[in-house]
Amino acid sequence: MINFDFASLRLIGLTPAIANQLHALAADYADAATDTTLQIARITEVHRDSLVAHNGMNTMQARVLPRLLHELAADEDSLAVGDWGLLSGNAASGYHFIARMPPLTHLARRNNEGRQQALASNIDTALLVMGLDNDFNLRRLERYLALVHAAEVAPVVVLTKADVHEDAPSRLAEVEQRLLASVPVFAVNGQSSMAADLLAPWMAAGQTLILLGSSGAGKSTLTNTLTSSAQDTGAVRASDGRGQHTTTARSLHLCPDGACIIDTPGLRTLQLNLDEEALSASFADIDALAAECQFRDCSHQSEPGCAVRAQVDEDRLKNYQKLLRETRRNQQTPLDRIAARSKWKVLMRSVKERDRVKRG
Ligand SMILES: Nc1nc2c(ncn2[C@@H]2O[C@H](COP(=O)(O)OP(=O)(O)OP(=O)(O)O)[C@@H](O)[C@H]2O)c(=O)[nH]1
Ligand SMILES: [Mg+2]
Ligand SMILES: [Zn+2]
Repeated sequence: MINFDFASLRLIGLTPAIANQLHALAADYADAATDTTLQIARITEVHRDSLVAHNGMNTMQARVLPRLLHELAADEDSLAVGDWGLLSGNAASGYHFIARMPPLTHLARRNNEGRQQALASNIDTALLVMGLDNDFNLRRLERYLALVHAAEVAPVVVLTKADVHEDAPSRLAEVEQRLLASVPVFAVNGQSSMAADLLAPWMAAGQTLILLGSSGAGKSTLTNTLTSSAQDTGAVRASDGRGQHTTTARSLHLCPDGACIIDTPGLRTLQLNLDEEALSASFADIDALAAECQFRDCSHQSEPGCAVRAQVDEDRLKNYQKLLRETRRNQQTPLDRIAARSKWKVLMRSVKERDRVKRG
């Protein structure tokens, strides 16, 4: 039997739902547990050849069992910070991460080659951190929201640097106006304990949060405020207001009231990894209004009686259409893409042919 130390595991985000899953996983390995020491652990850092896991009392460096690595790779999947699983071994022999609990939630993006890249697992809330300085960009925020919505993770928008912006309240109103009413939005000074007070409802024991946003947005600053610890933070370049990628890896931290928080490096690009249906969930306002358009197949571009154009922010609608195009393109398999390209070539050839004939 694998020992469940609930009091300790609670500190690293154990919930009743996760405990159930872990019991099922542990049962599969009950035989293995008789001749080796197995324990429950949560991944707090992932490195190229190893990872760091926490069992609620201490952290351990571990290697991943090659068989598990192969299984994950075959599914285009990989371990991420926040994953739960089983660790075998001891301090003398070294530790191995041998089994992963299927994550309850999982955030991933597409990397530049179009491959899926894991960001984090078992997340309850994503704090979407955006500075009120030059970082402010509503289209990027909507992109993050789509990613988070698709993974069924609850979003909270945190606008930082409210202390140095001349009109934070009107910016806050602008953001609230633009997004779904169900998305909470706050404007804070990330260095002040008031930020922690505002976010307290999402920070109860057993909750896991991730901070997402561009470099210099103030993620590590906010992490420090929420965890009362000291991550490195970096100045923003005065020339263009950009951060300097101070944080270089995702890592999980424990908060005084029992929540876990994952600080992340600012992402340079965020290619979405989702289908149309998932995307439309985070633009539910547009979908709902589309039912009121005069034409059933309204494209919300120039048709008369368009309820969407009448009521939705123009830039929000444009962004949705752009993200839809991107999603459709990404969903094409390589074969689809080749087919689309050769169709295009045939079309171009016939156009050229027609030109040639016309010119005689
Ligand atoms: N005045 C003020 N400064 C802030 C606030 N939040 C962050 N900063 C400053 O902005 C700079 C960047 O903050 P970081 O917390 O390092 O940003 P980050 O998002 O972790 O950046 P990366 O690690 O590069 O992704 C630091 O100089 C912070 O002190 C805020 O709410 N108010
Ligand atoms: Mg940082
Ligand atoms: Zn319409």
